[in-house]
Amino acid sequence: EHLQSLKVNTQRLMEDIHYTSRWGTGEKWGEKPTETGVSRLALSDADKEARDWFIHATEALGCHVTIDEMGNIFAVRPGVKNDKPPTFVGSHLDTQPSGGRYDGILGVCAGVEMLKVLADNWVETEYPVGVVNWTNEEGARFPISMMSSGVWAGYIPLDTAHNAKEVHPGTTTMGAELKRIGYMGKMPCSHESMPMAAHFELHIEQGPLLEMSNKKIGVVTGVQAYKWLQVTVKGRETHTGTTDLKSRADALLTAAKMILHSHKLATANNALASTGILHLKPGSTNTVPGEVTFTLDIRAQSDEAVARMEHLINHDFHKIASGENVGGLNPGCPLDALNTGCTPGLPCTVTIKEFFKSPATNFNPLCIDAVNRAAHSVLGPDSQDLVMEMTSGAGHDSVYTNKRCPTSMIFVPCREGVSHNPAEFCKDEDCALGAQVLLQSVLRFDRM
Ligand code: HGY
Ligand code: MN
Ligand code: MN
Ligand code: MN
Repeated sequence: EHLQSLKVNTQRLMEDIHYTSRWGTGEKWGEKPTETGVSRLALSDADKEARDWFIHATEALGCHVTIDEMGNIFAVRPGVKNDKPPTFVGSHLDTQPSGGRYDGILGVCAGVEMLKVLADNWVETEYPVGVVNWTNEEGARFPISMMSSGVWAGYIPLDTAHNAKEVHPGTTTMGAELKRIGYMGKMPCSHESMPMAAHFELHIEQGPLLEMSNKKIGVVTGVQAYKWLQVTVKGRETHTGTTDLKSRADALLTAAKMILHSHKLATANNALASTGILHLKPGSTNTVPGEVTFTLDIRAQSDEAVARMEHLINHDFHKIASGENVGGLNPGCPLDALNTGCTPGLPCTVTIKEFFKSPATNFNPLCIDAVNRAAHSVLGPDSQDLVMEMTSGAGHDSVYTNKRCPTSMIFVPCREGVSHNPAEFCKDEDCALGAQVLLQSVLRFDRM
């Protein structure tokens, strides 16, 4: 029927993606995109530029735009009837410190393209539709992942979010930056102030499964659980020239043992463990580090598996710090000298604190069904081989919208599954195919 024939404009969509990606690369508009990283950290000047673009683009398409206390931007296009909340598509404009050109931005630009297709074809949706940009999904600059959708859903307190301190160089807070760039909106950040009928998110998979299985569309049924820990190891600063190994409380060596051990635990528990940030003190070539702080990002398909990992980490890290031999790792030994009788070091202390967690998520069957039907109708007769249901390894704002309204996601393949990296790449036709399925999912849901 008529709505099924609506088509996204690939070239226009890709122009928006390349146009917005240049904020955070220093490239000029019109220059051929290079493989330099995009650094559009939450609430940076580059993020502000992209935000301003998003507001101008959606207002020009007849949307009413509101900004809430977390800087979330909601663009709403009225429907014929407006006595129901809008069906939203959403994602995020912020990136990793050296991120790619599709993570987040694809979903936001696909939402703008959806509005353009509706406008081009004079389509009036039954109920309002909306596009939302969620602030600080990445948790890279202010280390709470999916922060502002978490506040909107009522799972992260507003002041915790506003007081979140910048990881580097740690001189400002989320609230101060929202004010600085003029995005501290008046509207309360809450699902009550901005209710949604549903939320659909188009995103690159950021993993290799779709590409490996030659599929074009992933119908996302859920998201794995994850937890972020901060580990602080305290030892004793001493002179590197006069202190023999057995008299050292070397905080860095002990931390290294812990990181190595966390990988062994992850392998044994079908989980993931990653350290992305490590600080040490005092940072001098000839002083044994006295203090180390590092992050642990623990992920697994179930909450129980993440809880088990956290239990083992707490238990084993204290043993490693106190100098016991854990998992074949003599404390104080150089990493490559396992069990070669090297001299053990003196005990260190360790403290472990949780600073973020996201339980495993199961998306809403109603939305999964809408995405499934849309994908098969867009891909036509041989769609059976091109569509697959899957869970997400990465967190997304949809994890929190799913707490307050029916939600699902659409994945498209990215080259070699690489993401959070300047080499992140998604083919134009795959971006467009995902945007097409997103458009059709919304239209289906609107008429459900
Ligand atoms: O960490 C995550 O998975 C998300 O990209 N913030
Ligand atoms: Mn993302
Ligand atoms: Mn990301
Ligand atoms: Mn994400």
